[in-house]
Amino acid sequence: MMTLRESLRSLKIGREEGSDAVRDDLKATREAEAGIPEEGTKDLKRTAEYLVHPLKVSEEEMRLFHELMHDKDKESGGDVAKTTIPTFYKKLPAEDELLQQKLREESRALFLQERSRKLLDNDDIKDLWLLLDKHHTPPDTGDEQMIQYGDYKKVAEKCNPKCKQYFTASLFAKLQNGDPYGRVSIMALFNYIMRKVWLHQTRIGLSLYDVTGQGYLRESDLENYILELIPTLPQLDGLEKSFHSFYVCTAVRKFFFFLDPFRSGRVRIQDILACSFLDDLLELRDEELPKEAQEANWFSAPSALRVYGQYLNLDRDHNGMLSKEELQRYGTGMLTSVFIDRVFQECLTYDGEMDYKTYLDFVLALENRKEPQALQYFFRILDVEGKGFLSVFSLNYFFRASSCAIQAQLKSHGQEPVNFEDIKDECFDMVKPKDPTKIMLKDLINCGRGDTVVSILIDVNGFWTHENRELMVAETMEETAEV
Ligand SMILES: [Ca+2]
Repeated sequence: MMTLRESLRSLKIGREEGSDAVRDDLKATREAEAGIPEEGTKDLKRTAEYLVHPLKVSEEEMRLFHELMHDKDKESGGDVAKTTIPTFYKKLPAEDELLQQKLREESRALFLQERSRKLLDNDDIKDLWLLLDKHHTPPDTGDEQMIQYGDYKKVAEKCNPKCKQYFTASLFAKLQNGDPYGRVSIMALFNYIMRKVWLHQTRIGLSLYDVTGQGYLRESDLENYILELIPTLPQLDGLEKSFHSFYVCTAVRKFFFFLDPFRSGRVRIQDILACSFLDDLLELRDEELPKEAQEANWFSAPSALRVYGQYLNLDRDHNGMLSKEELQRYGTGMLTSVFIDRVFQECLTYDGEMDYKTYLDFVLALENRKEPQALQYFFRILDVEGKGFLSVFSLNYFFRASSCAIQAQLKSHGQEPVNFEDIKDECFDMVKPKDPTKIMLKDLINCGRGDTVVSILIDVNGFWTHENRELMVAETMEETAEV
């Protein structure tokens, strides 16, 4: 584990080049592992239908079936091996089967060790770079060194056997970027391989925390992973030890909010590798990370302190939990009270109060309104009737609640009161649901304006911004003109 962690730290991965190709690969692997999603489920469904509606079998058919079976049994001489289905599934050992569990643990540890032995280490990587540099193909036209397919194959022959697997024809084709000589950039190739190595390494690293060995991490597994990662991230040096548990909670929540929207309590290691969160976390190895990058990164110390600080500020009575009234002051205090009420109805609370974890989901949803997972979060809250779609009734329910505040705001700006019928129509127009009377979650996600609709419904500011977009554009233009 030690060597893994160390090399992880010393590896600096180029994120730009080659990473698209890696993402394609990863997608292909995931699809393969998921067992070809579309087709596979169709078959499953077909089987299920068959089981629910068994075919009617005539007596004659039944008689023939038994006759043939009898003949077959005679042929095989009653051979048990031919008449029984071989074992193809071994169930996981139960909790009290200690010996089997130990055996499983041991074999997994050996497997992971074996996999990490096959990884390129830093010397291998350096050698690879030298080899690529030596075999680059002239002429040097741009800033980058390029390599032709023939030379590419030469490098494949000469390099460390552990490297060979990467030098495929399809990778060469993938890295084509319009070079007139059909060459590929050495840098892009090198970055691709580095990225692959990093992915394998991280996969092994994450698998070490996968206690059940089933390819996913539970909340506690991921907490342990991140807790042990903290000392390797210089950007987090300043965090006080007493804050570490809150930091871990804040970081883990982001993984679960986005990767486990159905709240199964676990995230797939494949999904962790495919999302960009680990990149964000590992960005914190950079001691000179600019301030803007730190602020934009959910996992940075300033960002975690900001979120936790807000929570503490909201908690007026210092009982460690947030009441409805306390949460109402979130942000600029413009979230409608009916929305806050619904949050408390739908989300996990304790005696009507919200803890830090539930608060983090709330913040993640509000700060990422465009993301499908956030829209799913809001959809559950907006679906007051629990019908699985938003009707005119649900929309009106939220409009009515905010109407007083909005009408007052409009009046104070000397404007005409709004007609909520129009706004409702506008919402439906933006979403363009398949069924014109029902907005499904899918419609809200696919329309690309879901965040606007949500903001109009839950946030007086959101409504205000939407309603006055033309006015604001004019004002901004005036301001710009003045400058
Ligand atoms: Ca409180």
